[in-house]
Amino acid sequence: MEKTFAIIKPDAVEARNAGKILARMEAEGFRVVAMKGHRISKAEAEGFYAEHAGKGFFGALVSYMTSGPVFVAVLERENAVAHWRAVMGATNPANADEGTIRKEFGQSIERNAAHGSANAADAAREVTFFFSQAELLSS
Ligand code: IDP
Ligand code: MG
Repeated sequence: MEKTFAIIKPDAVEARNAGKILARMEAEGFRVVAMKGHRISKAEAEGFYAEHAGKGFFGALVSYMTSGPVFVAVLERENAVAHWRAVMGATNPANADEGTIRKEFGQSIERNAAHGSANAADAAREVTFFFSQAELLSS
């Protein structure tokens, strides 16, 4: 079993699609190990997306990710990291395959409905970025 980290992003919560995305997580065989609503701060967004600091879209990305509440989640299943990336689809919804979350719910390359860790090391870092040890131990 493997864990990954997911975010239902502000655009999806605003558009009332959070429940549909949670249902899709469960339909794909993920156990939702932990999930909570959260309003991401500017410092959190800058730290979480540090790999993109200096890129042209970084400021807009931080503004977007702090623009409204999100749901952060820890998902578990076999091959969790790769499977959740496949279910989400390509970063740009215009390039995402039919049936993916970003194709169905994404509005633009920025406002693309969901986040998923890129690899196992990122997943471990991202889980502990948003969840305390106590929140993870209790699940
Ligand atoms: P990912 O979310 O598919 O892993 P990344 O390249 O890690 O994609 O980018 C992180 C997030 O930054 C994307 O999900 C999207 O919200 C935003 N983003 C990525 N590329 C662009 C861009 O070219 N313009 C605007 N926003 C972007
Ligand atoms: Mg990424």
